Amino acid sequence: MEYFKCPKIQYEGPTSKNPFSFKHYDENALIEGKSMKDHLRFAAPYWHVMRNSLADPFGDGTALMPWDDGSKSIENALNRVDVFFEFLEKMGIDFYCWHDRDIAPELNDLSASNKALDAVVEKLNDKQSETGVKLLWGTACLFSHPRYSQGAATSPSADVYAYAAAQVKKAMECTHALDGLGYTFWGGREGYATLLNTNMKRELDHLAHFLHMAVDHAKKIGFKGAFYIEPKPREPSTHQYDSDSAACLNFLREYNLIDHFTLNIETNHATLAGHTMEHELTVAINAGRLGSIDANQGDELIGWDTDQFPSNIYLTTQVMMKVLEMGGLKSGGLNFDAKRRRESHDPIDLIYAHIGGMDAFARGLKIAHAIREDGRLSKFLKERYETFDSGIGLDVDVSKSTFESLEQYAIKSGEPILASGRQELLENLINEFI
Ligand code: XLS
Ligand code: NI
Ligand code: NI
Repeated sequence: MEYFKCPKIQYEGPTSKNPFSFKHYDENALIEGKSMKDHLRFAAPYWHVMRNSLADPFGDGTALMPWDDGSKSIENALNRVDVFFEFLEKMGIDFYCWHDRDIAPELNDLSASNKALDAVVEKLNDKQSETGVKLLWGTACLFSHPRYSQGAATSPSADVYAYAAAQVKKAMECTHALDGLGYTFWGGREGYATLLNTNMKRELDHLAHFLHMAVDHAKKIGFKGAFYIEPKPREPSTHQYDSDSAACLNFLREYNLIDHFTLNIETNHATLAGHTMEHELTVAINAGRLGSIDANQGDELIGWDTDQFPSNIYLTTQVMMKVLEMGGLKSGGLNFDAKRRRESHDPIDLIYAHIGGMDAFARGLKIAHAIREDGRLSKFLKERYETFDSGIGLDVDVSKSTFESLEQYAIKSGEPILASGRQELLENLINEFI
């Protein structure tokens, strides 16, 4: 059965008017010695592609899913796998991500849920070998079920904490069974609504121990994939502990976890945190801790996680400048953690949405490369700090200066002459390329 009524999407170039073609994503085209495909490492999320009904707080789902019988049966879960792989194949997307509860139903008890997972993982394994598709990362859904309403690894209940640990243990084992390249922790309910009922220190200690147990378990089972933390400041919790890159890095350092985790940065979470994506990526890269990217975008008129498909070329350019600057993503990729608008209910809208996201990133990559090759921007940035390349500035850079030596220098040199920051000129420069 064919559910996506379109051919395999191919590159036809910028002048094509065919809506079922890439205008910019030419997977084998080489940029800085590497194919576009290898730069971009696109991934599709099982939860949005297969499971998102497009419900919102005011109404039920609208998405048409003719393949889904709406039941919690394993058969239904197995059917979805075929549909998902039809989608990946048509899109030419080589990686995917899942939550345990996206791929298999949560049944009456943990053992039954685990058995259901095993059945689906077996099928996913077959599909992966058949197609060469790889699992970018797996994760456990520790936020939907009512038991997690007060947190999972930060729940005030030890019983819930144990349940969450059991769920993560199994999800890690499934990820490992599928040769997953990574495993993500997004703390949806790991936070609080009021400090009146919350012992923050105790909850954070529990969370840290939870992550240490995950690191230990990975060793035990031989899982060598990357561990990612995905920051988000709020929603569903009022205050989430992993609020942004800086907060996550601080937590990881405080609890001696920093060597075991990198960050998975999502654009819409950055904007919810009051930052730009560029800021969040830069903070992570400065610490050598950018692992992967959830490639979506938000709506600046709406204050929640709208998880839209990335269409903003400035944004994709900034992201790809950062990725090129760090020498490329290693185990991570660009995961479209994005959903269609509620109005876009047809299965084929999934295809249009991903074509748009892939082309926006391909353009971002080409533009970022052109800006780097041009060299004016990096030259300006280098020259702006030139006074630190010699003399008193160099003393600062190599930590040789003291307050006394700087005081002597300042008295002798008189009032500093400052060069312009030239923001507008630099914005004009970027626009030359967009
Ligand atoms: C939700 C998060 C979630 C994670 C995976 O806002 O983005 O989808 O990526 O749990
Ligand atoms: Ni995400
Ligand atoms: Ni999100």
